[in-house]
Amino acid sequence: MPFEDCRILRFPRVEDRRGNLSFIEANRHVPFDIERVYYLYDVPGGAARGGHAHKQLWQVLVAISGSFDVILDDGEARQRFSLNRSYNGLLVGPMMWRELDNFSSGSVCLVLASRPYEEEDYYRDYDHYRDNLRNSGSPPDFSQIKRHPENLE
Ligand code: T46
Repeated sequence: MPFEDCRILRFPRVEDRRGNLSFIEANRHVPFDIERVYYLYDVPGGAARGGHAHKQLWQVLVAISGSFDVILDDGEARQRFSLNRSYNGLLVGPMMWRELDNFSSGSVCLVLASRPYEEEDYYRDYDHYRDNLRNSGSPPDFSQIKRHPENLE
């Protein structure tokens, strides 16, 4: 899965004196049906999460509160993304090894996922992942979000 398919998405932001509001619609602001939502919170200082790749799963990671870094690794190169805005999300495709670290105190990582939880979708061993890189997942349908280019950074 090439790095070009992983990108920062920008979600709509409604600014208001009462506070700001952002929203995310499936197949409009993210290029998939949202089948699952989960979140990481109460992450202790210095902790790291992730350390795996997915065979089919697409995800968008959002720093709903605070900040953290996501390191993506396509088996050849590594790239670090710092997430610290609740109106941005990092789109991560299949066959991309990911690690999360540098969580700020009180940060919350919200994840929108294209599939339910399936342990068999994981590569949790890096060497096994690299051995299987040729079996990449199906590409996403970007046509919907391309029609709404305001949310591409
Ligand atoms: C990812 C990063 C960002 C479930 O039962 N259901 C779920 O939907 C998830 C995500 C996890 N679990 C169970 C499986 C494990 O027993 O929760 C436990 C911890 O999961 P894991 O070690 O995979 O957590 P992270 O933070 O390392 O990784 C998770 C996601 O698994 C992964 O897809 O990209 O967050």
